Amino acid sequence: MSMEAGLPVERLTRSAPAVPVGIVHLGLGAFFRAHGAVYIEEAMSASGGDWGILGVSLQSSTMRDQLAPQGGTYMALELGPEGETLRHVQSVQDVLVARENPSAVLEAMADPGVRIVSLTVTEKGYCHEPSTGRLNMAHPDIVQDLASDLPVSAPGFLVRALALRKARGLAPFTVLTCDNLPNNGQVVRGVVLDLARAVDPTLAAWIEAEGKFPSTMVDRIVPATKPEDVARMEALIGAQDAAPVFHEPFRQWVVEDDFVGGARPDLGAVGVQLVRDVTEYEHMKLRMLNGTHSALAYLGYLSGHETIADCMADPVLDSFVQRLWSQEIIPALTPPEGVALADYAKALHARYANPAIRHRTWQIAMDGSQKLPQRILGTLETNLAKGRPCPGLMLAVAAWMIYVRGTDLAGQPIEVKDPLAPALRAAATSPDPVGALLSMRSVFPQRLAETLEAPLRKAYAALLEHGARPTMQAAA
Ligand code: CS2
Repeated sequence: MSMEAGLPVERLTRSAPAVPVGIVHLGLGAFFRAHGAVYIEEAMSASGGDWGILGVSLQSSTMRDQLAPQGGTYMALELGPEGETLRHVQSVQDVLVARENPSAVLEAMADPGVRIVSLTVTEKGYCHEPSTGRLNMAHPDIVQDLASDLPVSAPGFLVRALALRKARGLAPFTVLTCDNLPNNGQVVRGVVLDLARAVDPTLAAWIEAEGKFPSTMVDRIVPATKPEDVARMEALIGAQDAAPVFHEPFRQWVVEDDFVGGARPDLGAVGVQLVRDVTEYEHMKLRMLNGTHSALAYLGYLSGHETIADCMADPVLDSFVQRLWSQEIIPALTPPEGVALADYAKALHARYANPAIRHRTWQIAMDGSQKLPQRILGTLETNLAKGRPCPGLMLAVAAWMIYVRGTDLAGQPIEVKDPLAPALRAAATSPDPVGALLSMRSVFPQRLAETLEAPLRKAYAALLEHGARPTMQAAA
């Protein structure tokens, strides 16, 4: 209960009846709560089914502490240019913290009623090498997971829970990854099989034969919830919600329809596109949306812009991003059937400009070493192979190289969040930053590093000499 002007404010509580759990979700962040959890709730309303969600936070107890007193429920506020829509989301039934009680999480995943384990654990949560997509056996969490039955990593939980199901004669669950990785189903299948082989080859063979890992493309812009958002929600609903989410109206979910025994919520009834192959959708979204998001994050941050909407209100960045789409990204893509990429770019432009969405450049700039390969380097590779220069994307990579030094162009400190932050900083502050960063093989494959070197050196020098905005202006 919180007190404002002497009046007690009640805590938000569950109003809908509990639903039996059919999905365990690993990584209960704002994105899943504003995307998958809403679709699944709508699918249950449309067609029924026991698809209640048990949320799992792998490390921190914050989300559990915030949601448990609210019966797992929370408010979602859709922020459209023309108005707002409020929703009380009640599909999450309970929350566990894996670090506190890994056995309870494994038991939940091995429950016969659970047919899907979905994930939003961010790119780094797969413990893979971003440049190759293979499990990094030297990752400290994987080393630990090989040594103990009680896992710490997402691949570790998947493998140990699948082992329990196999031992109990149950079918495996479908692993439904919802992270922004290309061929995300293949990536998670690969890391699970690599780890399972090291644990027990017969388990690996069973997973290979029986397991399902559909790839998905997920999309909705959901900035991290800020303290002022919590206060705003309290004013709006007259009750206290410790963990509301704020999101744009747009949403898209494209899912390969390949589930164990065909068991899934009726996602098709609520607008999810169920397809045979998601690859072209994933490339389009990762390169057109996430690629320009990352470009705007680094170049926008270095231009002094706090949010993506601020970037779009700056004519220099606005024309820069439009040029990126039309000249550098679209020419390197194959559109999904029936999709016009120029229209997709136009829609992205409108979404970015939505002033109600305060999506920080600093937030998107996080974990660049895990994001650049699939968001930007793939497009560069395709273009360079065809002899097409990419001045805009070069500037984006060069801006990242400056950003990870930990000081902006005016010498102000930057708080760089990245699993490789210390190594990035060492390389970026060495006498030859471009060369040292390009030699990081977990980000840049050798051949690509060689082709990128000369144009990147030029872009890097231009940013240092002229600053971000003038350099973008000159590149347009
Ligand atoms: C963003 C994504 O933070 C980021 O890196 O690019 O979270 C982006 O907002 C979503 O993928 C949109 O669907």
